[in-house]
Amino acid sequence: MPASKLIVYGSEFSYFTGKLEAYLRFKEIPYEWRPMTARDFQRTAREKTGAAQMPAVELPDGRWITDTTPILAWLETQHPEPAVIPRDPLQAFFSRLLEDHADEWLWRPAMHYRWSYAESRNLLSERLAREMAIDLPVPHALKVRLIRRRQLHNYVRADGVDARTRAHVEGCYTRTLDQLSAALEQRPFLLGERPSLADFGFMGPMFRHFALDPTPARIMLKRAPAVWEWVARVWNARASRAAGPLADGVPAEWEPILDEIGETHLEHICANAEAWKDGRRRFDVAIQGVAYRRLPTSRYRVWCLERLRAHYAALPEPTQGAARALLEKRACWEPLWRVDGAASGLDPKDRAPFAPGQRVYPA
Ligand SMILES: N[C@@H](CCC(=O)N[C@@H](CS)C(=O)NCC(=O)O)C(=O)O
Repeated sequence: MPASKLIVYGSEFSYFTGKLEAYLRFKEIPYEWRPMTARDFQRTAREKTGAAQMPAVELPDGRWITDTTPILAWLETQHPEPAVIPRDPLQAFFSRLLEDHADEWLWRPAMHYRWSYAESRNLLSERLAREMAIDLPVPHALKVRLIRRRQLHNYVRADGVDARTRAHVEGCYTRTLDQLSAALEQRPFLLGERPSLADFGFMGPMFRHFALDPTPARIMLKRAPAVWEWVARVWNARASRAAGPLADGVPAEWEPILDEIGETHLEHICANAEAWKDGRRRFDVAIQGVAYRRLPTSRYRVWCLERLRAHYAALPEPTQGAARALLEKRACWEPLWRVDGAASGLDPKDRAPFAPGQRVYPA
């Protein structure tokens, strides 16, 4: 019998599964969550979506989709009301930039806090061993050790977190808490009276990692209780009860976050695009004066830059001018266009989320 709801294969502890589930719950799109086991991860996900990553979604008609950014954009076309991607084109562009920043730049601090600190590392390796590694034919204690070692190596040490960068990585988290707290003094959701793409983008790092992993959660509770409250508010929001409007345009309290995005995320994806163009597998980059060394080059993030440019190019003429003025004022314009000729070659027919997926960091 064909399934009547979406099936979301993922993890209860996953950044991107949490982002997608928050969206589906808000839109009241029925779904069934299933744990993606280690075997599913390597076989099913790769075979059905082209990428060993989560979440992977099976649609009622048997098709599979991957990558939360195009998944959310496609689901919006299927369930247009209420719109999560703002109807105001300037706000839509800005929300996509926020989503990209939250997806790609806040990933490093989220992984660092989970895997560098023993209290979080021990808890999460234990939980992941019971949830995901259930079908690996090795003793539990070994699973826990393997998970710990893999994650600490791949997502902390091999992703530029070391004694020189650690304070900066942590500062990116605490600054974000302060910036989101300032935005939440103005309104209950990041851009208005109801959730929008900006909220679901920030739910990636903020929900399953920062609010629930013990080490960053302690910091959030003390420093930014309004963010803690917002995480629960988004998780509990439902379209049928959320009638309020979004703010006009880009509210003033978001401008410092744009500076931060220009100086961090966009610098990072520019250096990544240069490295991709030159065929280098690793690259160095200075971010806010801090030297990151030997970061892994990501083809996927070249595509992220292409998508942001395409969204800008698709804006209607008067909005392009307004978007440009704001991006110029806030350190984002120059890096958006800095790198020439770095083509990811991904998704040439614009089929995502139905196109073969691409892991952010290829294994
Ligand atoms: N761009 C993808 C990223 C998905 C992603 O990287 N998911 C993580 C878990 S939250 C993953 O599967 N990582 C692969 C690994 O750890 O090997 C999306 O938005 O869905």
